[in-house]
Amino acid sequence: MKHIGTIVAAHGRQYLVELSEGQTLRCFPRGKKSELVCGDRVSVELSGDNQGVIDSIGERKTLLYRSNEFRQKLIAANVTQIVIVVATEPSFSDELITRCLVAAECQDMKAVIVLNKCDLNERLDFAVASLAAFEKLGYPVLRLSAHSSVEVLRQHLSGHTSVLVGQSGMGKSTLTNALIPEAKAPTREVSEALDSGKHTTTHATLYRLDDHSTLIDSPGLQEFGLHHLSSKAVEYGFPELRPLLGQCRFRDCHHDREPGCAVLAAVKSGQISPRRYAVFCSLRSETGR
Ligand SMILES: Nc1nc2c(ncn2[C@@H]2O[C@H](COP(=O)(O)OP(=O)(O)OP(=O)(O)O)[C@@H](O)[C@H]2O)c(=O)[nH]1
Ligand SMILES: [Mg+2]
Ligand SMILES: [Zn+2]
Repeated sequence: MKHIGTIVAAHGRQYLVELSEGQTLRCFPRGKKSELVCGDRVSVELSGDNQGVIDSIGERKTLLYRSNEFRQKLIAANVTQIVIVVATEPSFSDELITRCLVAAECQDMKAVIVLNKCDLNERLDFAVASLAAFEKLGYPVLRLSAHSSVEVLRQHLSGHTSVLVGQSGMGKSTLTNALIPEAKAPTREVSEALDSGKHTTTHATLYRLDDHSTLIDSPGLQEFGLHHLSSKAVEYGFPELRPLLGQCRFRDCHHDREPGCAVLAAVKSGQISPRRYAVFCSLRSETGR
């Protein structure tokens, strides 16, 4: 008999699958080559006590992943919202935020930015200022402290399958535990984590927030390569560029150094953030398509 379920964790070739009936099974995929990821819907055949074999995988509505020239790394499937977690400390990269946002835009996912650890207020003003460019574009920027209250974030999660992404030590797993106390996701002091050179969270895990909301905690990332995006997709990934496309003098403008470029003019006039534009250029050179 076949059962339908969702992958809630992946450890190498072994997957934890939560069946729609509620039971959780330890499963292996049938056949050799198959890369599955948290959030994938699968069809499973029971093979023993709490064990199963994954027969097939359902169509993915979205697939969040990063890539470089050589390989790709899947993050989560079927998510409808990406929650980018940064903190007042340690310092964060605004380029990484833009890259996550481009990945979200290209999959038509919603995106929210969380500024965590607002209780550590020495660098709060600096962090808030670094996020102003994103707020201006209309992305919600939620300021909170996972140690005191996460209710403002909970409101944004309602009805969504959300994935927490961001650099190591920003507090993704601490947020997860604050939202879902039974999650008991491991967390670690940033200094200890830095000394070990490893991320505390080693694989993504999916948790149920309520009947219609789901949260995925994922391992910290340093880079977000988007080698798989075409140059058209990169343009689409920057909402502030969309109204300008088609206004450049040359139809095949690369918005690089061409005369009469509407994008360059917007950067010059301050309408487009120069830091966002710099990421746009580096993404364009990465794709080569
Ligand atoms: N002061 C303060 N510390 C926090 C807050 N949220 C998290 N931390 C601390 O930040 C450290 C790192 O938190 P984690 O939740 O392990 O970070 P992570 O983003 O899951 O890290 P990775 O799993 O490595 O990606 C821990 O020591 C937490 O206690 C907060 O709101 N305020
Ligand atoms: Mg973690
Ligand atoms: Zn142009």
